[in-house]
Amino acid sequence: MRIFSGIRPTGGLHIGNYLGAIKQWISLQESNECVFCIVDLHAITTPYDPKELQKNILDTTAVYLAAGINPEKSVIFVQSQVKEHAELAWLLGTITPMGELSRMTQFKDKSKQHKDYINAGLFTYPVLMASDILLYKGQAVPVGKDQEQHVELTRTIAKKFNQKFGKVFDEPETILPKTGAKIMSLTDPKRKMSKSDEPKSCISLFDSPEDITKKIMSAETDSGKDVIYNVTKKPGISNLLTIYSLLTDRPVKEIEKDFVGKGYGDFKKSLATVVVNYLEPFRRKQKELQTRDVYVKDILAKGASRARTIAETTMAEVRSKMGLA
Ligand code: AQP
Repeated sequence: MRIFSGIRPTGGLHIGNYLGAIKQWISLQESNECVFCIVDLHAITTPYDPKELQKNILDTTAVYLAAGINPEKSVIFVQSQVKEHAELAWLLGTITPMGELSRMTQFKDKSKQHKDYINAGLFTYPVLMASDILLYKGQAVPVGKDQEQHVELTRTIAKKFNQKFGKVFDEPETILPKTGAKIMSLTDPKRKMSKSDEPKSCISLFDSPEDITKKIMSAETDSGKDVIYNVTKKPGISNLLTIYSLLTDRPVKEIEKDFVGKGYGDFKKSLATVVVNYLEPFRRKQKELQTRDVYVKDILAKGASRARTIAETTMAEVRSKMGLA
């Protein structure tokens, strides 16, 4: 299958981005043709500092590499380096109903979060995302729960295009992880963990062991002291148990048993050790890559060139079907 996915270079990637998306990519790249993008054109739809953007792009690439994405196998590139993304977005925008875009939860959430930055790009974000996927004729999209609605809209747009102009695109499926599709904030377990939220609400993949420990020890927990999974009554502990289980590859039930008769403090201490150890290779690899900018930029240049070849072929087909060539 052709797989497509991407991440916005909007700051330090967190454990939610990893468990929701990147961890799936690693196993998928073994037997599929994968295209992994750093979606900088999406990053500029919310407030950002132009001086930081290139650094964030390189940091995001470092996460991809540190997590185990193999640039020999998978295509890794920066969205703005392949002009066809913007071109296809314009064309697909002409067949996307405004009503569909108005229903998008991410637009509503981000508009609330950035009241003085509600721009047309934020509104048409899902059209650009559909273009990202369809440009590579993506058949499956591994993402976290929050992006499911956008992949659904991509299916609608693909179907509409095929009906109107003739078959070009597959309707891509969403690949959600069984658990970890929505890791919650450490400070407010009813909200999704987000890069753009306050730093103590999320564990960044490159956080120091001290910061990880501090954040976990002060994570919002619930009344009571039993370490039991119950999303409604104990959203905080349940979120931490999910992280524990995913990083140790052990069932939640088994972890609960380890902490019978112990309190939240012991559980959090143990989780901090698990997270610190799990993320150790990420910190090590990041340090190594920080001194190898030329190597990272070379991977991105080669990736863009491979991506362009596919994108140009799709665009020639699209232009012809739409009567533009
Ligand atoms: N909390 C999460 N749990 C599981 N998966 C998550 N993802 C994001 N947050 C969680 C998944 O990570 C991928 C990359 O997301 P993105 O950077 O493109 O945008 P986002 O979904 O808006 O992520 P953030 O962290 O909330 O970033 P900001 O704050 O910049 O908006 C996607 O597959 C997403 O589902």
